[in-house]
Amino acid sequence: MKRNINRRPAGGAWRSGSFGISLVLLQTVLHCLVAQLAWSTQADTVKSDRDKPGQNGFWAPVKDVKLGPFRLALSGQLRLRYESSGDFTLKGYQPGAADELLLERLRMEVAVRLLDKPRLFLQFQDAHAFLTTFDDGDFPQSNPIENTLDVRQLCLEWLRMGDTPFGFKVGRQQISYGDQRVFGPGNWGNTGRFAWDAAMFKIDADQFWMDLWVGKFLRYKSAIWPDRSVSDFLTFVTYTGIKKLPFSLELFYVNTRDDRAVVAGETGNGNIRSQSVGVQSTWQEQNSMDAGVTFVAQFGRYAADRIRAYGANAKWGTFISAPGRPRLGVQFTYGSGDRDPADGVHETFDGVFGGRDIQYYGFLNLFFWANLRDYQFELSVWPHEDAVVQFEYHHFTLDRARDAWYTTGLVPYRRDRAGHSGLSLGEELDMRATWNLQGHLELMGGYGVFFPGSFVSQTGASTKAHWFFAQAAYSW
Ligand SMILES: [Ca+2]
Ligand SMILES: [Ca+2]
Repeated sequence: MKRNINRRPAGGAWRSGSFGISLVLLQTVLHCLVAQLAWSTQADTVKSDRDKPGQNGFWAPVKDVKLGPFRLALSGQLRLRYESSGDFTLKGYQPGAADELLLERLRMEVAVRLLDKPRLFLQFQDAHAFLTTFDDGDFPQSNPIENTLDVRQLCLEWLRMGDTPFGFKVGRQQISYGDQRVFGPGNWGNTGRFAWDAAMFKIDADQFWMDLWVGKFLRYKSAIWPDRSVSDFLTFVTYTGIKKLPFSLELFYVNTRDDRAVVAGETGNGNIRSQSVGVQSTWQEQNSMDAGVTFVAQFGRYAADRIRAYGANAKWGTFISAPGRPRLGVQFTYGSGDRDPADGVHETFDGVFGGRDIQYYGFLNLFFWANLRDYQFELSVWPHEDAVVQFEYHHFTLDRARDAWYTTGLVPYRRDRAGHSGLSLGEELDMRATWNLQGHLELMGGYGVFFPGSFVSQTGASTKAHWFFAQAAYSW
């Protein structure tokens, strides 16, 4: 668990200078826009913490607005990011290719609660991409970087109805669990990878909580409004957390039915009937150590083939006695690969619906949790209470030499079916710095470089790939 850097600064040290003045001007403009919406309803607001210093007090007027029996809260984020990539692009590793991206994303949210019980949540998202060589036609299914103003979430939630443990959450919604390795929204991507049209039944009992849901994930296209969920594809999930333990313990079952008949198996084409069963557990001691394990087993049918695949992650970190209390961490991630491309057994792990952004498998997003072994070392240092610099080293290998190197979209990118090119994918070094100003403006910048290994050099063009980014995100 990374240390929380979103704490409010202790004093006014970060407000000085022209940058601080610009920040105050920006927040004043945004605040006026949002506040105008709220006050136009003749609202009676909760004023208890309006006079507190800092951002929370500043935004308080729109965080709890009373309208008769309703209470309304507004939130959102404006995010800008510049990226420059060399020898790879959004589509993956590509020696000789380069791209630039200027990404803008605005999310605006409103939550309306009736008598502290049912809650309606609406989120608009407006995402644009500039400078890039890619356009909408390069992403016929779903565009990861651009989707003009659309409804990303619209759901009704009612938890613990009538003081029973039972509740529900129905509609378009973002779903994530645990450390987001198995179910993650992928919010680093400009349109966000996973939002769902889902019907969820929720239990919140003394000893455990449980979500049972059925859903379809969204496709993002600017030409379509509102966005549609994927057709001929259905996922059924039960996800359970056990309470009152000294560590977190979560158990899950995922049943996926893909009837699009687009799957090419080892012994013919067909559909997917996949089942994943897994467990995730994490524990930590305050400012001392943290650890976690995840294990997933997959079985079912992949076209005419039998699925037999596994995924696992183990991670451990400790804070060391040095100035700034740096954290050292190690991780190992395993996604099984297929040992024989013609035996009718599908052994390639598919990553479930997990995160595949910069938190996982390197910042450059050249790898995914499929036919992969990722040996990871990480170091985090805090030069200031609100700033963190993170370094990562990854050594990547294939799990099985005759299976492919997969992209984050689970597309086979390079493959030596004979298995003569070895296992070594290469090494990646990543660095990023994050600075949180006044609790709501987050500045981030980073660099990553990939050094290809022998599998890469023996299966095609092979050069170093590198990436730089700078991002500013203002949340309210
Ligand atoms: Ca759309
Ligand atoms: Ca096989």
